[in-house]
Amino acid sequence: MTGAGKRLVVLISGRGSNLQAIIEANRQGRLRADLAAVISNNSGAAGLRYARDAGIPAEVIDHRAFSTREAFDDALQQAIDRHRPDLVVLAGFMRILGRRFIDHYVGRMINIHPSLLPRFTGLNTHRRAIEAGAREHGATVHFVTHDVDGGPHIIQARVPVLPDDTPESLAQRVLEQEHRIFPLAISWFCQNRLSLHNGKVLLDRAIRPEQGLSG
Ligand code: NHR
Ligand code: GAR
Repeated sequence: MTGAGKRLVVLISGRGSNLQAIIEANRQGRLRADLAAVISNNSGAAGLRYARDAGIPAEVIDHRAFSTREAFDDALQQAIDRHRPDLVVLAGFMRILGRRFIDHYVGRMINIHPSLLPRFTGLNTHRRAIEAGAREHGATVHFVTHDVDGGPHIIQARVPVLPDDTPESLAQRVLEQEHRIFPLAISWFCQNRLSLHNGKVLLDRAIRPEQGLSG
């Protein structure tokens, strides 16, 4: 889709089901966005196919081709900025990004993380939630800051952890919620309802209450 909508660049590393949910939401007119490009650090990412099938330019910047994290970050930044995005969306993107890169996109980059942050930052969140005996788990959409998985929250979704859950069954329950809340958060941004102001999330001019602090 083209026109007056916000320009989005989506970064992925793998399967791309969140990317698919975003493409579908846009198709249904819920974003009115211009999906300008999808970029993966991994040429084998299944999500690249969804992008191309939807007519979205898809590119690979392979981190393995760079000798330092900074060199990768710089190449990624150049590739992104050629598309002049209003918003950069991390949808299952698996590389930690450095200070210069983060500063360049402050207030313009969001991530979905598969846990009820601030619990379970980092990787393998579903297994760790089960092992910790958590009774609830979920996903968090947040603005990206230097502090990995520590940026201000936009929205969370909660699911129960069931007695027989495996990491896979729990991940599936969380993923269904991801596909709901990520397009929703993106739609708020596209409607000019969502922004980052002095480190706080503003939705409809109100400061978003910090969610999840009591874990
Ligand atoms: N970068 C910054 N600066 N801040 C954040 O909040 C970020 C970020 C980069 C990615 C996504 C995040 C997640 O939702 C994200 C948030 C990857 C790792 C990781 O340890 C951690 C958190 C996230 C993504 N990556 C390993 C690394 O060395 C590589 C793992 C792999 O390649 O499989 O970069 O969970
Ligand atoms: C999603 O569960 C997402 O929250 C998580 O990876 C999965 C990607 O699935 N993200 C991270 O763990 C970021 N480190 P998808 O490729 O099908 O959207």
